[in-house]
Amino acid sequence: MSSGLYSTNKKEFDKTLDYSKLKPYGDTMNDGKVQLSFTLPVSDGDKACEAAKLLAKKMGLEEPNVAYHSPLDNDFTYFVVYGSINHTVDYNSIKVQSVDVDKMSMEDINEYIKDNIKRKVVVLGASTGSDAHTVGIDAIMNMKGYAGHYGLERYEMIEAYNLGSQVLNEEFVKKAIELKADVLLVSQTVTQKNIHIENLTELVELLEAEGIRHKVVLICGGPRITHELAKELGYDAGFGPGKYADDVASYAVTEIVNRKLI
Ligand code: B12
Repeated sequence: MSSGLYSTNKKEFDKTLDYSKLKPYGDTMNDGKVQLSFTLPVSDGDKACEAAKLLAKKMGLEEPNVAYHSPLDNDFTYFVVYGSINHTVDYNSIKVQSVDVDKMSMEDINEYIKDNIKRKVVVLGASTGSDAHTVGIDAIMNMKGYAGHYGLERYEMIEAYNLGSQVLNEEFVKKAIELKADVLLVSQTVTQKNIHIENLTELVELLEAEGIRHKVVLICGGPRITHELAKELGYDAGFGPGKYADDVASYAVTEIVNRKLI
């Protein structure tokens, strides 16, 4: 609540706010109100609602209420349950690893490349391994972009190649060598049985075996990718939901210059 109606300091707004014991906010500070949604494999009805409430209680919700329930078909029901929790976290002690870069606009990125790199930057992207999801990598790379952010294909100073989905790591590395790619973008959506970890690790190993890992900016992304996980797996950066082409491009071009990869 840093803008809008209550743009005043939150502590002035409510003196009971304690960052060392942070709780969800619903109607009043520290009421612990949360909303939870899930599906049960049973028919809709009173018994199903009671089951949803009991499960919510077991998950730690106090006085849970089924705020919404709807049959998905004869045998499955979707629930939204509302209640409060007593758990707190110490917000002051939380440390996260995040990509540390000044975000630029598409125009500024093009200017930055002209001034500092003095040639087009080659970016190669794909959804790799057995992963068939393309919407994430398309959001970053396609001309039209996503959520009001143009994709890399629109950038005057970027030569973008999107190989699509189910691209084998071997094929991806081969193409990276052929195109002399500066930046490699890997998308991973499916995380069942940690398949993304296996696949992302294999790519790093292949790049190292080809002796080109240090010559490229290696970035992965997807709904369950964090910067911390990416670093752990040997990537330069990781981007998740809410990140777009301008975030990635700002990071990649700055990294090329900082690491003198020109
Ligand atoms: C559309 C969809 C499909 C479509 C994909 C069509 C296509 N051409 O992509 C189809 C129907 C083919 C499909 C298939 C499957 N799917 Co599917 N699918 C989805 C769905 C509904 C939406 C995904 C999506 O497009 N999101 C929108 C994009 C824009 O979001 P995003 O990927 O997060 O991308 C953003 C960021 O993460 C980031 N980003 C993403 N990639 C990259 C890369 C880089 C380099 C960077 C910088 C950033 C970045 O930028 C984007 C913009 O902010 C999700 C559920 C959901 N609602 O999310 C399930 C979901 C992803 N699918 C799932 C599954 C399990 C499958 C199947 C395995 C199902 C099956 N049993 O066959 C198959 C996959 C088979 C395979 N071999 O991969 C699961 C994954 C569970 C998991 N964690 O592993 C989900 C979550 C559904 C679920 N709840 O179970 N799917």
